[in-house]
Amino acid sequence: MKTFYRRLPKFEYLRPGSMEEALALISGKEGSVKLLAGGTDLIPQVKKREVPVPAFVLDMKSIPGLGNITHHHNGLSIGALATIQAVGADPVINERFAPLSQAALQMASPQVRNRGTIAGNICNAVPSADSAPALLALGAEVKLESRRGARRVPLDQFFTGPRTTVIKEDELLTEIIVPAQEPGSRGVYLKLSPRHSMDLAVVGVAVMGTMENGICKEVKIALGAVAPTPIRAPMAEALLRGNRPTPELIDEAARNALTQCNPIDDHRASREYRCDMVYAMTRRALTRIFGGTR
Ligand SMILES: Cc1cc2nc3c(=O)[nH]c(=O)nc-3n(C[C@@H](O)[C@@H](O)[C@H](O)COP(=O)(O)OP(=O)(O)OC[C@H]3O[C@@H](n4cnc5c(N)ncnc54)[C@H](O)[C@@H]3O)c2cc1C
Repeated sequence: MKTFYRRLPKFEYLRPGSMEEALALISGKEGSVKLLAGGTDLIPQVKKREVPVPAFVLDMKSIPGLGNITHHHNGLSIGALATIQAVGADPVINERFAPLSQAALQMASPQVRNRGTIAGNICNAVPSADSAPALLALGAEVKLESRRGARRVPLDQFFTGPRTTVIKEDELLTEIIVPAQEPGSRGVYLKLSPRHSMDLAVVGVAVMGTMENGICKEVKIALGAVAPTPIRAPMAEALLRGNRPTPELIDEAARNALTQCNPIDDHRASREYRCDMVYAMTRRALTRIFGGTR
């Protein structure tokens, strides 16, 4: 019989007033402190004892400036506390970084989107996290800070397994950095889930691509919920890059993307169904971006 623990266990609540204070508070407490952003993953996990009960919970919401979304000529910067809703509703993100906006607005419910953050979504690192394929297709990086200094990690090197990342215990993700996209580039995020909302992705596919004179100049394909981590499909991308994206080539690339996947069989979908859907959805996304031109 499964036992559900509903009470929040006791822990010490830390509420730093600045980034310096936050970094000082988590330094030296390795293994005993958990960072709290929106809490939409963390609080249920702690209540259900899916994660060890932390001795300390550090609430980042008291750190000023972390909720900013900044547009600049080099691209976009999303602060660690920017909510899913704020990112989804941002008109510039919608216009220039469409897969991210589409992913955000397909997540959860308005209540969860107003509370949860994009940074928390990728730090939680479940393979089905909707923002992950979108950010991978956009070539995003994350900034990790600790008392030892700051480092930038490309998102395709960030995830190490289901619910694990390269973040060290004294580090905090402070910023998601999305580079400016090529002029004329187009992008899409497609999510397959049995229910329209409040449901995790069975398969998620994000594509960002640019055409020049009928030739695919650049493309990034990213997949969610079909491997232990969100992944890119580099061989499928290489098939398209420098070539005319005919329906036949798009079909070949979609079949190739399938070879990158290693999905699980679970109550939400079988492995075979997920594989079929990777092919169908990658083909659909590529066709939408490139139009299947001859
Ligand atoms: C009802 C419901 C429906 C949902 N539906 C979807 C869905 O459709 N698609 C989807 O992708 N997700 C869905 N989610 C999960 C989604 O809400 C979360 O993944 C959310 O984005 C996490 O952000 P948060 O700010 O709440 O993170 P928190 O819960 O505060 O933190 C999550 C984890 O990340 C760590 N963390 C957070 N921020 C940082 C940081 N800056 N640096 C280092 N570590 C950090 C925390 O310590 C914790 O381990 C759903 C959740 C609920 C409750």
